[in-house]
Amino acid sequence: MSDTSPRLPPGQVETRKWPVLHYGAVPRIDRSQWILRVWGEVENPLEIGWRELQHFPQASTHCDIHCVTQWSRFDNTFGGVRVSDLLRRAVPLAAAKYVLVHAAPDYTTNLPLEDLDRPANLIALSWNGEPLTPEHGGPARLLVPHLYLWKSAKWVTGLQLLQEDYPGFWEQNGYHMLGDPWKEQRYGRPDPVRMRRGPR
Ligand SMILES: Nc1nc2c(c(=O)[nH]1)N[C@H]1C(S)=C(S)[C@@H](COP(=O)(O)O)O[C@H]1N2
Ligand SMILES: [Mo]
Repeated sequence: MSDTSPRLPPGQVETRKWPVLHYGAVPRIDRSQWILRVWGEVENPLEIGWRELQHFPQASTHCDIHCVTQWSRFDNTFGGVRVSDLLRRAVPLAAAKYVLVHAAPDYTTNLPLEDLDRPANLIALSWNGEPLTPEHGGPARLLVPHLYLWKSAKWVTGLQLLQEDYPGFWEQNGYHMLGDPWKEQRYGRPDPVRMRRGPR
């Protein structure tokens, strides 16, 4: 019996090349300066350097990626470190329910902690066997393949665990707070009161 479930989410078109999309200029990030922070609602805040990151178990994720601008790219293999391994070391507090992801240059994006803490999600360092190019977020980007790709922050610098959801860059500009491609959650409307209060 063949699997009849569709592979292309609604409203998407398959592309064979990998488009480059971001806001601002491509930052050049030296591996010796690279740091990933995990802070907020955690027992054990982390500051992980490049060398230390290599000591985590290396994992890989084979996935399709879906951009809200309607392209999808099938069969990507990303290599890197599982986000869940980092979270386990940081020990989220019971109050932690959401995450604001921080990235260079001045980029943020938000998602529920349960959507970040999934085995397929990586701090991705490679794509199809090659180091991630700077254009695609190298040396390290977040990969959250079950959500639209704007949640997969390139040049990721930190994970801030929060009690309440707080809209990131595109979310403040009208993109959806979750962004599930299978539900076509392209646009949404963040709570303006929470936005005024800031992340907490
Ligand atoms: N730091 C950063 N990450 C980012 C963005 C950005 O502007 N800055 N854009 C997002 C958006 S909107 C998309 S569609 C994907 C594109 O990733 P790609 O260029 O590797 O295809 O990166 C996401 N990550
Ligand atoms: Mo995007």
